Amino acid sequence: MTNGVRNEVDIFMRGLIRRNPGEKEFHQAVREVVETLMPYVNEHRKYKDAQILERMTEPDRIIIFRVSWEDDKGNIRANRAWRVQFNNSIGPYKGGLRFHPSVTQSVLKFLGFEQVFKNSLTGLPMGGAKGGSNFNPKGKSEREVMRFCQSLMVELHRHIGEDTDVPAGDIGVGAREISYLFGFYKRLENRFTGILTGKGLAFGGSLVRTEATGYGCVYFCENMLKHRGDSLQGKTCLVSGSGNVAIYTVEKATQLGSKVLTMSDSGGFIHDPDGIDAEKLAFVKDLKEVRRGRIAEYTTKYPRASFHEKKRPWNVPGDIAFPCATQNELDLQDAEQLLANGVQAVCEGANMPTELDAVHALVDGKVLFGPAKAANAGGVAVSGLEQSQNALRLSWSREEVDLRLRTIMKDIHEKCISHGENGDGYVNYVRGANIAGFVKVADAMLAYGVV
Ligand code: NDP
Ligand code: 2IT
Repeated sequence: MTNGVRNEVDIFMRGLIRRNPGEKEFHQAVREVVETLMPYVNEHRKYKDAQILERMTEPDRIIIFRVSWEDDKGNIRANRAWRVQFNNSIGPYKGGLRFHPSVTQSVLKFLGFEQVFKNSLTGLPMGGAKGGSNFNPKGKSEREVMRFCQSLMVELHRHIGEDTDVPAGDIGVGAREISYLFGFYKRLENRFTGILTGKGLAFGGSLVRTEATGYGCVYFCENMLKHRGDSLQGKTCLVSGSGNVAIYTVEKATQLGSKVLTMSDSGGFIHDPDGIDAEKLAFVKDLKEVRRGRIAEYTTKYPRASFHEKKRPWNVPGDIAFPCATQNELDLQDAEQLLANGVQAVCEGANMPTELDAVHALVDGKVLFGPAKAANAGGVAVSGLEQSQNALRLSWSREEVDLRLRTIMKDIHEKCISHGENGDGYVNYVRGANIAGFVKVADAMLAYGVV
């Protein structure tokens, strides 16, 4: 970055921070985008003159509401929920719902902002949004989760629709929550229609949606390696998280010949020097998806593995890192450790898992760095395919959806290359993804005039 560009970015960011005080995750996500887009926007004056960056960093609207519900002991509980409808220039709003105590407006704004670029990259007609609540599903009974979902839908149903806004899952929102939400929407509106994705297969869900984010992330990594004349065969991988994205990242990486050494949750990480094979992963699926247990239990079943309480897996030597848990889970020190251990690729399954100075260190170190907007777009892409199947009233086969997913990930990789290739052959996928995602949305906004 030249000094001139850094200056312009700083001026832009001062305005954004003044307008959005205290929202540090949102500031971080915008800074990453603006750092790479500023030179491009300067070269293409039509975007600058139309104030596209200023307009794209302001959500279309934010809906904030109270969710009251009653717990099993008869206590009345009140949570806050949001839907951030960020930008619908290229299609109806689309993006997940997150239930986690750390959810704030800032977190949902960063997620909604990134979703706009990610959805654009998929090539499908989807705008960007995100929503969720500071509700903590951990330790809640099935009935409590159901009552919370139903109460949330009493308000949310007014703001969504198959041509308006189509939510899906994210942290703390999986098949169970989507089912409760969909069942209640149907009851409130007396309409059976694709207003949510990630639905069960019996009621409009798509094959491969469950696996799509993790599989897509590994397909993206495979494309990055292939571009360097390499493959996943024989690589050792570090995965963080043990939820939806992590589990299917481990599954696909293993199928493609890698050995995955680690998984984690908020309690710490497990290190299995023998690798987490299909049988061990079946244990993790039952542990996390069915019994909702803690990853530490892995070591009682597989005693050759070790558990590292409250630690992250980035100091374990490995060829590829897949952060798949949450935002800001890989900092500069972790990045330096990965570099010292000779990491070849970092591919983001989670949204914004890498802090900005860590991203800079990895890119400067010429590591293949797959940013979330590109690398984890497989989930929302198959959500888009679920919408298409719902509109057609058809269900495609597993092979058909998987082939479309592979094709979409390959296309995203190519788009990143076309805007991210440095003169020296190194591909800056951060710049590539940001510019490629931006152009489609910005051109639509220009075509609409002042809206
Ligand atoms: P899940 O709820 O299925 O799993 C989340 C995992 O991350 C759990 O292992 C959880 O551990 C861990 N985790 C969550 N919060 C924290 C935290 N604050 N500190 C440490 N660990 C944490 O969520 P997903 O797998 O769906 O989502 C993971 C990431 O992937 C998120 O960043 C999400 O935005 C992103 N993503 C998800 C997509 C999807 O289709 N689901 C699509 C694209 C991106 P614990 O159980 O202890 O909380
Ligand atoms: O971050 C994401 O892309 C998701 N949580 C998935 C969104 C979706 O609509 O499938």
